Amino acid sequence: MLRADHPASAGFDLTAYLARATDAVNRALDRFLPRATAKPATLHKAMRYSLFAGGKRLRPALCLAAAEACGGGWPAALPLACAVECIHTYSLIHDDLPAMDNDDFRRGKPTNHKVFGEGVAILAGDALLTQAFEIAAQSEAAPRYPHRDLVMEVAKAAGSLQLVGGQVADLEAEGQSISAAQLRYIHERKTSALLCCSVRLGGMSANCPPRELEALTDFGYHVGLAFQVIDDILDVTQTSEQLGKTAGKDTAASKATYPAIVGLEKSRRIATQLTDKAFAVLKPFRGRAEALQALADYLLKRDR
Ligand code: GRG
Repeated sequence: MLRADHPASAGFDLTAYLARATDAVNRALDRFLPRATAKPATLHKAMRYSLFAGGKRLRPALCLAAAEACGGGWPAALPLACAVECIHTYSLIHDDLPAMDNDDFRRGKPTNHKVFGEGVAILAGDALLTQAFEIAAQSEAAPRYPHRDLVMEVAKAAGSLQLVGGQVADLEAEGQSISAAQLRYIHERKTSALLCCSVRLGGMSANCPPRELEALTDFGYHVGLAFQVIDDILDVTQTSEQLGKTAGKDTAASKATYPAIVGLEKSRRIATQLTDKAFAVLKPFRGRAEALQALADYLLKRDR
């Protein structure tokens, strides 16, 4: 069982929380997505294959936990949590393609293009990206945040200045020697932007005041960076079986990573410092941020 051991969330049963969040998100995604039998069935099967392949659902859980921290509930946050998971899954499908990371194994299963072929995998990713906007448009707008703001939030995090831009910078950095500042630029866009968007959307669904949205932005940014540093560490310390995806890929592809640039020990220290910064901004939320706090603690200590 995952029990948070950070003082502010000590004893919080994160295993139960994640199980409840995963169940709620899976049921909502199942409702939002076209049936696997809807024409063209291959496409809908491919979308569902990756979406229900056993991802950790961390971004949706962060979205739901952020809504709670701002005094909101899960029902208003759920569509936005689902939208973020669709974007995340699309990005993984495309990242695994031969033209990018060329990976055979993701979420413990053969990658989408290995099962459905490259053409369908590209289109399943495209359709999941579009699905995210369709779902976001079906969410309940809060008084302070009309649909325009919610859709903009998703579009900005997924677009050329954030997720896609980060992926391009990552591709271009392969085999190059880059500085820690350049690496941070990639991590901010490739990873942190979507985590940050997840918590911001949770807060917006709860109609949070601007100062709470600012705190969530700060939290998401730091947790997002810590998440990627840990991801880089796990790539060199864990096996493919433990990760459910191919381990050691970063080294094999001569990717710039924190362990490659500053070493493992310093990378661990950096991840801890980033998480501490994330914890600090949660103080004004007090007890309502217990789940967010426990999630940040878990993201730092995770082993897969
Ligand atoms: C193709 C536009 C485009 C972007 C790809 C997702 C991505 C950007 C690259 C994949 C490689 C990578 C290191 C991404 C950073 C984000 C990350 C660590 C994703 C894995 O997230 P988890 O661990 O995965 O939450 P699950 O499968 O549990 O959802």
